[in-house]
Amino acid sequence: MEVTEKEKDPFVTPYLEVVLPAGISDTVEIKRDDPENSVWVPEDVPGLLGAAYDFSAEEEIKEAEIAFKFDRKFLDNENFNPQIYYIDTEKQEMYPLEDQEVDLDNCVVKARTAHFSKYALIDTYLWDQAWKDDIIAGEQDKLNARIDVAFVLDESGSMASNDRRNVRVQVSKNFIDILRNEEKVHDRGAVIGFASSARLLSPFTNDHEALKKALDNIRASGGTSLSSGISLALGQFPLPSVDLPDTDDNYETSMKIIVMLTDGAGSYSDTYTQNAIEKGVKIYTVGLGSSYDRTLLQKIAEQTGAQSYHAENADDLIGEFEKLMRESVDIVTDSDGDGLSDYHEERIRLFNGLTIQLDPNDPDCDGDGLKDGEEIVQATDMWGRVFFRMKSHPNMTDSDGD
Ligand SMILES: [Ca+2]
Ligand SMILES: [Ca+2]
Ligand SMILES: [Ca+2]
Repeated sequence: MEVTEKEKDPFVTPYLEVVLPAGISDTVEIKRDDPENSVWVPEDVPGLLGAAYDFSAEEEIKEAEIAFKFDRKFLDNENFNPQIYYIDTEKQEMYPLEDQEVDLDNCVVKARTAHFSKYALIDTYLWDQAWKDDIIAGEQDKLNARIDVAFVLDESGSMASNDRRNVRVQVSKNFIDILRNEEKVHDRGAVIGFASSARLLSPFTNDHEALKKALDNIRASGGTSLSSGISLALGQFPLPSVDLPDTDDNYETSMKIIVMLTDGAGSYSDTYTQNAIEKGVKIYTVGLGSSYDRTLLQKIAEQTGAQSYHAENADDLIGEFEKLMRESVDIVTDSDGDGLSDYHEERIRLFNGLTIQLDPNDPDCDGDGLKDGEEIVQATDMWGRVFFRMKSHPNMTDSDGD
């Protein structure tokens, strides 16, 4: 059966192939969800071809085969890959049905389903583009925590040619510039240089100018022992339960990170990764050039819950450090105190693939009395990807039109 005249869409035509048990077919309704007015499946949903449709019947079905016929013009789209997506607006989930039959010659996609719902035909190629950037999960209890960051910079001889102008020192100073010395938060830094062995150039301090001076002592000579650098850095982070000085109330809740930068493959033992995990220290790794062990650096970062970055040359360090700062500091900074980090306010990807941007300096973007973080909740889909569920729209005072 097909849709009635008034439910027709210019680009897709949904219809029902089979309904079991027979007899229910007569009660089936297929209603168009006008993309111009739809709350959940508006026209800018990535890859949406035509409108979404609500399938319903008076009785529950056991099995049906639904189909979408689509306009031939879509075949011109590059990498065109049409699939029928199931849309659950209550749970805020949207994913392709299994085992679809795609007939490009006749412009038809068919799939079986065990229950009726809302469905849309989506160009999976475009849909996947909208999901390709990983959004890093935020930790609610770390919001506005103090940051304790140890810079572990490579001082091996090869740095003399790989980083002639000491860009690694400059980008570390840029990082220190965003550390806070405010009434409530005093972020701290430490500086460690390492080659064949490691040197503590500054222990943890919130004297940010002193940290920058310590960075000026970074040099370039000798081999590369990643172990020595990481080990000395980890030693600066006490185990909270064992040897925490009672003067430091904020240590347990602080965001503990190591930023390790190297251009070479050196000795490393996994026990340091384990040690970092035990202490709750995330090790962000930055590899420079082509001689370092990329797999190892990615593994250290991943296992400690951090990220890894690659700089082709010293100039690239500037951009990679920008990213690193956003993906570490901005995730724990909630400038407007609305429960969403600065990082996430700019990348609120919804279940329907749309991304909305909020103002990290406005706690209630639509002025409806609900904070942004009360309207938006972080979630993870079945593939482990981070997205956000909306309780209500943070950019519209009346999102359900009542
Ligand atoms: Ca915020
Ligand atoms: Ca906000
Ligand atoms: Ca609001």
